[in-house]
Amino acid sequence: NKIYQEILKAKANKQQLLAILLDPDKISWQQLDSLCVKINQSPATHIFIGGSLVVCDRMDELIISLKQKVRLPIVLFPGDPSQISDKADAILFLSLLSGRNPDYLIAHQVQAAPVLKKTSLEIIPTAYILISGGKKTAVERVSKTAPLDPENTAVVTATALAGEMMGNQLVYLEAGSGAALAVPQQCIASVAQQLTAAPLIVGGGIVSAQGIADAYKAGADMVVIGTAFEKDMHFFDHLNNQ
Ligand code: 1GP
Repeated sequence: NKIYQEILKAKANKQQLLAILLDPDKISWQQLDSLCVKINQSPATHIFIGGSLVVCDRMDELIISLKQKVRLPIVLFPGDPSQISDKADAILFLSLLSGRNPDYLIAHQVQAAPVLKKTSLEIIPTAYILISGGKKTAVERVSKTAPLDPENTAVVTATALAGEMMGNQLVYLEAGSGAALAVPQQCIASVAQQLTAAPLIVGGGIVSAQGIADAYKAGADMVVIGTAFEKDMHFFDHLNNQ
């Protein structure tokens, strides 16, 4: 479990991790070469691939191309078992613990397990917690689950703790891709202070240097950037000037 060990090491060394989320349905395939140049110039430490609803079947192709041009670990962040590719390095084996839809708590995992068993993907069990981000996002629509209220830090924190106690190795606070509001600092801080060992990932609606800095300051070990880079591949060039 090399990738997870490196995440733990980074956390211990207080190194800030950053994942760029690429959704195969949304990236510009014609500009893949330039996209890779920009990824290499960015502060990203990981690439996440997936989405709530990926319809394109070019997952393998995307990962193979990325591996030729980018030297970052490629981690699947799947919306469902159809998004498994043995070309990646690892997979976030997600349980949507904020929701009460059994499909996303156990059924998809049962479907995925025999497929994953045949791959050499590193499997990283992850407590995935959807937080309301001000507007209905794809995760909420597709999973048919309600997000948690970020003001109710007691419930968010209890959910994260339960996730860690159940054996999840990572906790992911997710406002949803393209969220109007990112997970508030107070909510991140409450979870970060209570977790025993699991590194904390925060994503959804983070679109500025300030947003990234705020998440780290509150206790995020890894920040995920999807939409901001998807809309503007120069996003990371501008960061230092913001
Ligand atoms: C979504 O957390 C990620 O799963 C990233 O969200 O697209 O809003 O950056 P954004």
